[in-house]
Amino acid sequence: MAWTNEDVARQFAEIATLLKLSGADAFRVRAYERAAGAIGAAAADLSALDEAGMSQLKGIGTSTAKKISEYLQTGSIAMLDELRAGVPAGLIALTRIPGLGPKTARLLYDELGVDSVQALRTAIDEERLRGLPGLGPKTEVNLREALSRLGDKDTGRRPMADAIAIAEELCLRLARLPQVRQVTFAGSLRRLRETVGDVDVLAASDDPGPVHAAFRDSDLVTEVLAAGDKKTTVITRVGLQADLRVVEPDAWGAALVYFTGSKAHNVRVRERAVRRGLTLNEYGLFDPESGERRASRDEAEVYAAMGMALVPPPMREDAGEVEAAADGTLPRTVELAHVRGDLHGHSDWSGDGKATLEQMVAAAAERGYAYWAVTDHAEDLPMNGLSRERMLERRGAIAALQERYEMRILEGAELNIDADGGVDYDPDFLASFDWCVASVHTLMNRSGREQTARIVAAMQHPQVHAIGHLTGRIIGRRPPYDIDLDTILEAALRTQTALEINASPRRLDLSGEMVRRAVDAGVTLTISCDAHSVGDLASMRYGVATAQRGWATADRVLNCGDLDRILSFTQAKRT
Ligand code: DGT
Ligand code: CA
Ligand code: CA
Ligand code: ZN
Repeated sequence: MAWTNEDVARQFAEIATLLKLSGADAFRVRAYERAAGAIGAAAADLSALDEAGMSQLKGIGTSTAKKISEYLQTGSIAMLDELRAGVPAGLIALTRIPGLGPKTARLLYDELGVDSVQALRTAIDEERLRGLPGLGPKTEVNLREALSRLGDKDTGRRPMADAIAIAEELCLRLARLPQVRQVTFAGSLRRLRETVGDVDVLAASDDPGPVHAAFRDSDLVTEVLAAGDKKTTVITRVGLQADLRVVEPDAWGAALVYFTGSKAHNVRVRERAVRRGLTLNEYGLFDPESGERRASRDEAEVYAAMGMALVPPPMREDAGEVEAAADGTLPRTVELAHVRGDLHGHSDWSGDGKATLEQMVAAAAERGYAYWAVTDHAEDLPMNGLSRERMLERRGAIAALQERYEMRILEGAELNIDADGGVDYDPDFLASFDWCVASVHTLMNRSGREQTARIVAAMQHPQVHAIGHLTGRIIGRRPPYDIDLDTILEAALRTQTALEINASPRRLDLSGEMVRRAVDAGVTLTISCDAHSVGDLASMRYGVATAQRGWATADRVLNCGDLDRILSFTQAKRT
């Protein structure tokens, strides 16, 4: 599905990067960059098209179509393989540093032997960049900044969003093997942590040999680091490490608990087993005296045999969940099935939306939603904002579309919070919208005090129903801006404004930790995809997982309610 397009686009982006690194002329590089962009933007599923069909798509010519079909049929592109063989791995590693272009990467690699993020840090600290031909003091400052933004803690960790597609594809390939009874990814990725160190794949089989072999030999793998009969470790072609463990089917549940972690959760659960005179490991829950296996087949059985409720993976961080699961106070957290609609989404009425309003509405209705809010950007956003006139035009389009859909299309806008907390349009016009999200899109480097003040000011407005992506972070790329969460929570409660859990896997904003504080404070939440394409609507599950990390129950999430609940929420704010 979405995997194919995204994966194919990544191949072309990699070709462009490698061409650049090997000094190809700019025209050629641009052609591949453009192809990658066109593939990423294509609404059609490439794997359902033949070569002729592909070359009908905007921005995709016959030679691109040929390479796409080569990739879909063989799992590789010969040209890309040749390029990969010709460019040193260390050089590729450098291009993952935000803001570091291929020309500079080449220079650093050739002249200083810099071949990793760490090596670059050291080179800068030792002032070895100074005096390199063509590299001014400004570049050094910029690189230093980029590195500090990357942070120390999380070097080597990758955004969850970079790992999920390859993890799913690895599992899918294994699931097709006749020897495999069950397969899933475990570890931090199953817990939906926002960054992951590696991908942990777990499979159940009576015949592990062929499963390990298929994993090693997969075209998704570029390097095998360790090949044992219990565990295989590889580097995947997105540069991320992946472990495969194969267990006997009877031990599936115990192994899944063990390898899902977190380590801290496991330690706490094992303590509990010991207190009950039992031992727990990846093979099962045992009575050490008789050696009898009490539970192991599935996770629910393992937890139940210790007198515990099943803990949803995102909650397994030793944050009180083990005690709560044991004493019967673990809340039943929100699930994907509870979600009745989505309150933040875009169409191509604003320039950054990739699908038409009708395509978005059809896809939202397809998900079984009772309502979907189209919140195109309001007029103050440079480039993409809609003037009052355009919004009125859109109103007509919504009304016409509404006649054909049972799902309620909420006429919405994403407002821009200005420096003082003001928002777009005049109050009368604003009052005509069904639903408004307000977000910070500018002046992100203000102090925490100023940032907090402008958001609190925006919340006072009767037509600001929710604050979108509260901290503005892009995981792995842009840190959250400073805010005082307690002040914001207090204001949200007082002004009856909801806080959004932005479900985009690159944002997850609120974070799980912030959700937990919002839940404790009694604030109303929304979980919304901020979809800019049809495919983005599937991100809802990441928002739900983030809500689970924050222990949110369905009754705290506005869009787990029906349309009436939304309308009375906006009504209450007006009066
Ligand atoms: P990551 O990869 O750093 O994002 O985090 P995890 O949680 O995926 O950690 P990882 O990949 O080292 O191990 C996967 C799971 O296996 C981990 O969540 C719990 C389990 N595990 C691994 N090593 C140990 C250990 O020494 N003790 C315990 N109790 N569990 C372990
Ligand atoms: Ca892991
Ligand atoms: Ca691992
Ligand atoms: Zn948005």
